Amino acid sequence: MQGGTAPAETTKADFTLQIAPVALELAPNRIISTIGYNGTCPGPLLRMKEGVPVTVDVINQTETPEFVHWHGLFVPAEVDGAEEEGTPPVPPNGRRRYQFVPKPAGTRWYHSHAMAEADLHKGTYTGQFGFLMIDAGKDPGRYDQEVFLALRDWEPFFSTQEMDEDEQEDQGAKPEKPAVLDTRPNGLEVTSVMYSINDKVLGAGEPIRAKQGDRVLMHLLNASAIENKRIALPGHRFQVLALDGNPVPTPQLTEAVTLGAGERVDAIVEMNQPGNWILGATDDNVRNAGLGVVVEYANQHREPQWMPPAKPGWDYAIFGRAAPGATPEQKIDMVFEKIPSGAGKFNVWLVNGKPYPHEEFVLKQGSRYRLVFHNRTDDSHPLHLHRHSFEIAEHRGKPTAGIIKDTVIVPLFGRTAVDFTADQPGLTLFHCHIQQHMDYGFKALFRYA
Ligand SMILES: [Cu+2]
Repeated sequence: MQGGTAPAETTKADFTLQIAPVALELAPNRIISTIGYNGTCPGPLLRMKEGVPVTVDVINQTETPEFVHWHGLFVPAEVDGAEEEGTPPVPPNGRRRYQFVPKPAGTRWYHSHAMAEADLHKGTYTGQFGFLMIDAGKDPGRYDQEVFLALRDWEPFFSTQEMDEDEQEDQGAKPEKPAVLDTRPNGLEVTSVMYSINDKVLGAGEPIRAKQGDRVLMHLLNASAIENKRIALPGHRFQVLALDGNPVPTPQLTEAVTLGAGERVDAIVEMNQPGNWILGATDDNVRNAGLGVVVEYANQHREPQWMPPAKPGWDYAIFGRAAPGATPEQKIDMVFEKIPSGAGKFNVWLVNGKPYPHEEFVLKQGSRYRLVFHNRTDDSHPLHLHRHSFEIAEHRGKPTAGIIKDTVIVPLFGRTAVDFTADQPGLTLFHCHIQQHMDYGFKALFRYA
């Protein structure tokens, strides 16, 4: 079935999303104004069945056109929720019906895809995001409790801050580092000093309550518009089962989890360390400013404890398999650069020498492609391909296979290669999931010949 967007009809939709201002109580006496779905941030958890058509009515009670993007779904361009692909907007004070067939199964999410540019109260800076679970009807494994944890920052502002702590610590190889660095002064970056998991700052919400021996299935999402995040739970490890909702070939236990903006991780945590703990950002400033939630065992009353993880590294390749994947027929090199714009102005981001819009990348239906991402910038970028998933072929200099994702962090001055099959005809947007980078040039369109 083809999807489509149309003005709402008289039949009842399966889901209704109402876009409207929300007063979000992050903590007592810390109430912020944002825009959300159905009066909450995150919006409602949407559960859909793989392959069963759905209708979603979106009612826009704001003064600006909106787009709802179904992140990680294989849906036609007309309903994908990207203006660049030709999806019609949900008009200001108007409504639109989205109809599509949800697939593939797994942890997906939905969020605004409006441009924000200099307006930090638009697009993914707002509370317009939520989990979307597509159920395959298969048993997802044995667990006692399922929790949905969206990592967020709030009240963003412009600064000239160069890069975050994690990036300064990046010890990886830098094959794309230019011999001569661009030393022009940096332009404005977006930053935040207020964080939450779901709608509460650390300590302000209900804890995750567990008993010794419980297996807690955590669905983690980085819903930030601004930066990649890393979290840990002292005394516990994450058994990572899926990346971006897709089961990994080699589940692994990790002490910390890194999530680029837009990425998801599904992990089981075995509760075998009685006490009260902070599940939170490994960056002290970010955690102390709210990015965390208390994990409380039954009958434990001491103050929640934090300890930094011993080995904070994150490497996708450990979840892959060694055997090479199918060899792609075509290779597309994508080179990313930043033009520093100086104080008070916005940096410009280039894909193959030009900011968006540029010539489209043309795909032949049925062909398998290798995209080689050359990151010649001093930031790590979470890169997202719409309407398709890809398989990581090489990351941090290591070949791998079997890791299927829709968003991948390309390390600063690093290189990552992904393979995908061109099997979803229609315009396809590619972009960095950091809103400001996307808005100022870091995107591209693929079209089918
Ligand atoms: Cu970026």
